[in-house]
Amino acid sequence: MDRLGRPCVHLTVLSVVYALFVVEVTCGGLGVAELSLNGVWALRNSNGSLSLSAGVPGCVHTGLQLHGVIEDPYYRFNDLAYRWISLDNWTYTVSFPFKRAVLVFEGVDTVSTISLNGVIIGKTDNMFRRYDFEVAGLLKDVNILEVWLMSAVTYASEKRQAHTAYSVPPECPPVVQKGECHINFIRKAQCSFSWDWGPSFPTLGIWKDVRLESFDTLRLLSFVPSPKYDTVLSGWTVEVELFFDVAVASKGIVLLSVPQLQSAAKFQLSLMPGQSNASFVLHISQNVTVDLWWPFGHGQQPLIKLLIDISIEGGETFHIAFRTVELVQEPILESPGRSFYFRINGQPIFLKGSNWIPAHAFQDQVTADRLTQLLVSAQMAHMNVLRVWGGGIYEQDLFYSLCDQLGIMVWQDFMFACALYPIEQDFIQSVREEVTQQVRRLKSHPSVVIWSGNNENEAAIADNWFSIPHEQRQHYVNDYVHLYVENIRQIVQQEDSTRPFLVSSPTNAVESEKEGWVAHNPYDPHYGDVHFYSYVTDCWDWRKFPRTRFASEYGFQSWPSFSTLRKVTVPADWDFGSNFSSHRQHHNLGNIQMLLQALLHYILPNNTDPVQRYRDNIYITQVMQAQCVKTQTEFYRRSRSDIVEGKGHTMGALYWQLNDIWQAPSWSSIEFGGKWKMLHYWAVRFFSPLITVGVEDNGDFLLYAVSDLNVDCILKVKLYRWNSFTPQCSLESDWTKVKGGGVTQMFQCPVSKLLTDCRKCTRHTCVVIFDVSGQGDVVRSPTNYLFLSSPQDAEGLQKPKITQILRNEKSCLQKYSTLSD
Ligand code: BMA
Repeated sequence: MDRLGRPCVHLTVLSVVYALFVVEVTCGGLGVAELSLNGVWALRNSNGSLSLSAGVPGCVHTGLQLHGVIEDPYYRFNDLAYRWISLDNWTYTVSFPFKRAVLVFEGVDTVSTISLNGVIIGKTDNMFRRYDFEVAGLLKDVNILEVWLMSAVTYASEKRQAHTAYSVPPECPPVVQKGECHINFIRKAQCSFSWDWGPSFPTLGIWKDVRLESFDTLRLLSFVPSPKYDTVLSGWTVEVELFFDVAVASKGIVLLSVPQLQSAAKFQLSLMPGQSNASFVLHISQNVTVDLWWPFGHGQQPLIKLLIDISIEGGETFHIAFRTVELVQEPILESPGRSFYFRINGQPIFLKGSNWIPAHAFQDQVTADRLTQLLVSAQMAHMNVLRVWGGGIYEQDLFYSLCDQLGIMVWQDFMFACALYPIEQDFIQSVREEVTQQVRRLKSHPSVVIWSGNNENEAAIADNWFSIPHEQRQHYVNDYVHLYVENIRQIVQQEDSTRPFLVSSPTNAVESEKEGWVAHNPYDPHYGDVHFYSYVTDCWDWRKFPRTRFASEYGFQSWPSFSTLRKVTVPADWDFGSNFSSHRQHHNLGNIQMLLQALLHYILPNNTDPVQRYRDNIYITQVMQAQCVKTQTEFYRRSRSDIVEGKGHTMGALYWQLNDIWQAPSWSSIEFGGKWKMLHYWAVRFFSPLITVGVEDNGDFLLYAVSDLNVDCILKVKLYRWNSFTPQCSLESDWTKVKGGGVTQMFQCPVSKLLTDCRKCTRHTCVVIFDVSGQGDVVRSPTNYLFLSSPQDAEGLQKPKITQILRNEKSCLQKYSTLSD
């Protein structure tokens, strides 16, 4: 397949210096010949003391590891031991046979000077951009291509030193993160200089494809099809934008067709020399029914073939999908502020999901299997959304194709996080190009439902994270507005009219705009989305959570399992007090916070065998995390229809965070390597389409059914003594109508009465278990429970004798292995 997803014809395979395998291809009848320059390149450091071969796409760390120059960078303290790699400068070199054309770098990480046959052809400074360099006139029979990579750490520091007019904080990450400084001065994954869950590996490399494209008259840069509902015509259209690089003025015919929907149209194409684009609108026949794309749990995800035939270029087939998306912010009865929810195909949808971070510090090591396993795991937990968080990367194409197929909506941040940014002309120019390219690349995906300008940067100014003196505040607000509103928002709105744009997350959205884009309190629960973290308050007490319109981040840390940690540790590390345990913890006081939170309800591990105690500690952090996130998520789901003291109508719950970048304590529900933490198993339950939620309020036991579907059901409540599998009492409700998209109260009873009615039960001896089920048990909620006291006070608990059945994870992957085809 070539860059546009077209099947290519392999013409020749040549082997040249450094065993580079060059594959020359022509694609789909285009007048463009492609020479892939992926393969093995030569790599050396600045003083030449290291010289080896390295793969492209790839990065220096991976190259060094494959040659045995370094060990596993994730092992123990190697992130510190290998800091020298990122402080050095590196050169990639390759030679290839003659062709005339344009050299295309899909992604260089990050700061480089590129020369061909000794002549500098260009520079790069943004890992999120594609770079094209004209090289006609420089090509010889055999060509030497050299990419000189400057240390990203040095570059960022130099940029910072040169920025003398005023400071752009933060200067450095917190010491506990053991990271590098001034990441905001370089357009590179912001977490690559360390994060509160991730290591500092400021990679260098050629992280995406490289190729030579040669052409005589023109080459196609990209196709961007986007289906849109035309409210005036009450029908669907598909707009197709074509972007060309034109050498000679050309004319032709473009044929667009969607055979399944009996729709086709022909257009004249006329192109002038230079960068040229053309756009055409195909009207979908109104005589056929268009099957809509729905988020997972709400319907199917039909992907429909669109054929594009360009007489002077060739043909192409795309998969498109039809759906509408609106972000609704309207007044709510009895509540000040505005709603904040997504309407897909006209239907309000509660967003259930999590936040996505890069799956590896070395992106070349993210395989299709790894991505598939993570995304399938998200869907298995009934998630219908993932937020691609702004401190990482714009994900690879496969990520979005999988989301399209799985019905997982994507909240796409632009890559800015937890910082202020410079707004010099060259920086803005680079960002403008980045945003334009990324919007064009991702716009066709039905899964992408929203663009969002940054992570927490409105909040950073509003709450004065960086202690900016009051009189300078406006200056930073102006820079903020310039970057996110006057540039990024302006480009996105011009490029994409099919989905909403939000300037930040969290934000008060329309209210933030009214207040000059930086709201007084961007965490206001009456508006927009909210990020909420509290580690010290008791997470079992739902009253402590803000009743927000939309919870886009919340969470608790836990440690990954022993089997995952074991791969990067030695026995001396297996202790919560070890150097390793504090080294891997990048969140200040994180280890203490986890244990203190656990201590509120559980007896902390006290086994005399230190290794067993270590393993038990890991376990208790996962139990704590699962219980905390469950309580909070259930609170958000049951707040869907409520307005309490003017707050409520919560329409989204995305906990922080789905996945991990390495083996370390974090907020994730899936460990590095793909193993589910306890939380993920619990997410399968608390995100189920039909759930029951039990709470205690003012001495009453209250039970709710929260449902995505309309069902008639019966509630069953049982009280068990901790030491018995036979229920002490059982209650059953009458048939009750549970409204889809709503919350239904099923039961209310004073806890004291519940207990006295059930002989021999006290808060300490019994636990309440409940579920709801429909006719013939076709629909059934997962069984849920409410602890009436902390497990540490439970009376009668015995050591369980549990038999475990291991599920074969492979079979799950195999089932979905065709997804990426
Ligand atoms: C959020 C995120 C991340 C961070 C997480 C946990 O605010 O946006 O910056 O990793 O909190 O602290």
